[in-house]
Amino acid sequence: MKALILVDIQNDFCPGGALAVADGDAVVPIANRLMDAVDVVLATQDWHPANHGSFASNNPGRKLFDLGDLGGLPQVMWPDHCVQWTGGAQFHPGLDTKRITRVFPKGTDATIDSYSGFFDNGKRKATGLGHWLKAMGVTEVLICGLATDYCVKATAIDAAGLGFRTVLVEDACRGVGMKSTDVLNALAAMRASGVVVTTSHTVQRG
Ligand code: VGL
Ligand code: ZN
Repeated sequence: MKALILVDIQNDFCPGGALAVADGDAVVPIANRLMDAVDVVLATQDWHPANHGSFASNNPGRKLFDLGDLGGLPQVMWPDHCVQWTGGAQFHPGLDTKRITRVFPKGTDATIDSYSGFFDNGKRKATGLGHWLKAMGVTEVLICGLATDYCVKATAIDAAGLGFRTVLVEDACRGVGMKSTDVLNALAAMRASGVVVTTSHTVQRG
């Protein structure tokens, strides 16, 4: 059983959004095509309350994109993004959402951030995605979405750590790239954790 995990393909991470990733919307048509290559499609959705501790606006004295801390963990101070029930938190309108079987929200606890679709950043709580995949008999996951250097990276590394054969579809991902090396370093970290990095052209149709 093969699953596709769509990571955070949301308006706020696309051009015009609050935390726009350059060319973020370019992943949408590729993600739609990848749906044909798998048995089941899942999505993660960054889904923050307005008082989320990762927002610079909720950390007086901190500047945007500074490295601060949140509950004892290092925390980038993000612009307000993916606030629950706002348009920015919705999936990109071009994404073929009717083919998504289940959505796993993350980042809902104001006191901790959650980059991975499997666990929060302190690995304190699971989202249920890992158990769901195992219960469904999934052995291989394809991963794509936004952003390569944050949520895609964390999701792929956790998937590999949970024992899934994990394939990152590189051309179906885009990164924040605060530093020019961030995306390349993220790909290297994923590979070092056992993730296979490939392009959509090499993914076989199901
Ligand atoms: C993400 C920063 C903050 C992501 C989410 O989806 O990669 N990045 N929240
Ligand atoms: Zn977020």
